[in-house]
Amino acid sequence: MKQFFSVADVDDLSGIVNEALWLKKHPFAHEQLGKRKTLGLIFLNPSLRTRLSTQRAATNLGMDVMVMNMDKDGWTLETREGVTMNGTTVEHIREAAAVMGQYCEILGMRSFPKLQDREEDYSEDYFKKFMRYCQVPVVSLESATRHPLQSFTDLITIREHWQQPAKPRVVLAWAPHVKALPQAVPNSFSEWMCRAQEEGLVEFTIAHPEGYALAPQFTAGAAVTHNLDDALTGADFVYVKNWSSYTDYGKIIPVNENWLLDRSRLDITNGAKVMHCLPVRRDLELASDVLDSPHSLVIQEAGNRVWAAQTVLKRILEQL
Ligand code: AN0
Ligand code: CP
Repeated sequence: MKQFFSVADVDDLSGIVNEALWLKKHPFAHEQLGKRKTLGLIFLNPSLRTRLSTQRAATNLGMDVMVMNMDKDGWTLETREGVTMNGTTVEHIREAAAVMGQYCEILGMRSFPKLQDREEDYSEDYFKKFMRYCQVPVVSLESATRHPLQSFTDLITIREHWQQPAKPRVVLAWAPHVKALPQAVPNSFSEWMCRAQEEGLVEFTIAHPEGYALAPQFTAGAAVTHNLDDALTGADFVYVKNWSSYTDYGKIIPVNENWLLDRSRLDITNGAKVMHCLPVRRDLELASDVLDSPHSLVIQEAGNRVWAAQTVLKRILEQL
């Protein structure tokens, strides 16, 4: 593996999930692989799980880790080409990325969308420039349009909790929020589930209110409904997540129906397990009677972030 930006960087979906589940049983089997190799984690936005699980994964492989909170501790970066830097930016991404590549064998980068200009966010200009100029393999820690370590984790978690021969019915369910959030997590989850569906591993449905359709390049093959209860009927896994509008870009469009998943609503599912990438706002996005019930997988899911990150880092280290 040379980079981890989207599901397209994975050749063998079932193979990589099995590898992660094997590493979960044998976490130190490759503790020499990353010896004297350094991972740099660059954050332009906050993080709990991604920061800690990726550090833990790297140390299981014997790597050293450096963390840079670029938003707080770094110089303000210029990303435009050919401009005279006589404004507020101090350093160009060309130099900053190239320098970080001198210190690290692998870099991880988190850079959320600004949710103002759809074309700019969806071009992934910032992330692509960083990958180009740093000259070392880059792992996405969530970019403007995707969160692949999260989605890989989610597929691992579904596999781990589904032993039956029949395919699980997986639902991505939009949830309410008071803040405009990126589409990165649902785009990425949908992209991974559509691939898993193509490979006969799951049946995948997306439920969202009118006005919240995701970009079509992430949802090809998914069934889409505007009725949450229709989607929940017979579901085995419900993946709850808020996102802001893609069509009316970055906006919160008012929704009249009740989209909050609570415990009683799960009665129409097939005893569904409930997932969320976290952080979650209790009783706004997801009812606490679900989070506190045996239906919830959110803690196990967050725990699996280690094995997703460790599998990706292992594959990259093997090809350095
Ligand atoms: C972020 C998002 O929705 O993309 C990160 C989730 C992992 N969530 C928030 O900003 C609350
Ligand atoms: N799920 C996730 O990526 O969490 P953090 O934003 O805390 O890293």
